[in-house]
Amino acid sequence: MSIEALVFDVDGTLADTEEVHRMAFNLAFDQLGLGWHWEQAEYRSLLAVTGGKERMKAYIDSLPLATADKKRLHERVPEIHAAKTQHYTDMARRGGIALRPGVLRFLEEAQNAGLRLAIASTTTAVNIDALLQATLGPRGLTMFDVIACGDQVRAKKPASDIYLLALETLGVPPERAIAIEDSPNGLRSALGAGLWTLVTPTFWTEGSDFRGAGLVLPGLGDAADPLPGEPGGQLQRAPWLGIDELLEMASTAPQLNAVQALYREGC
Ligand code: XBP
Ligand code: MG
Repeated sequence: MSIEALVFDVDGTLADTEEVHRMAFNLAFDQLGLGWHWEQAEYRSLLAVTGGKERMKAYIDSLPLATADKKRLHERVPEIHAAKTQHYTDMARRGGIALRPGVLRFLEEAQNAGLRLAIASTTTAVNIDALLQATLGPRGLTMFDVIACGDQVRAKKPASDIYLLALETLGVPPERAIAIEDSPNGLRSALGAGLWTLVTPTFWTEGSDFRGAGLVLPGLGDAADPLPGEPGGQLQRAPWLGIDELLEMASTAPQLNAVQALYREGC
């Protein structure tokens, strides 16, 4: 069946944003005098929980505090998250985040091929707006037919709600769409909605379990940033992923098993 749409995750997929999210969390913690500070190693494990508000609640629950104190801190999470989001969008708007290599090329190729573009993300709409406008300019907000994100759904990734919402809003069945993700939570969310999924891990997710992915690559790549070890591992046409080769793979290649997924992720 022919592919009509590509559904992109945002954080880690369109741009490697989590270091800026981590800095924004720490700036908000300092601003509000919480005495918390998330180093990279701790943040990497905290990323197992999607959603900044949910992540903070999980962190609070891990602290050696009385139940009443945890409840009081839970009640402050919306305030803390609002401050964090302000810091994140400020940094994004000042150009602090770039698209990952090959993403712009890939988006333009997809548009030229007549594919519709959508987003299915856990982060907030204001974060997505700031990132897309800063990296793509005004067209960033018109390039995507659908932006499904954040609290539009009750259950965040790895639940499939956000991908199901994106597909429903697009009016496209799962077998006519491809998901592009960076994390195991995102992969499980897309697979649960029935989408063939390309995974491009980052530092924050490399080495995770990507079983079920249709293809795992270090990134999308382009002439300026060719993929290490490609072609030869999986790509036959160029040392970056072109839309034509992706569509061909999605229509023929099965999902990866565990060994393949680990091998291909390391290519
Ligand atoms: C990634 C997330 C988000 C970000 C932080 O979303 O899980 O929670 O880490 O952003 P995705 P918020 O990969 O699905 O784009 O603080 O706005 O949640
Ligand atoms: Mg992601």
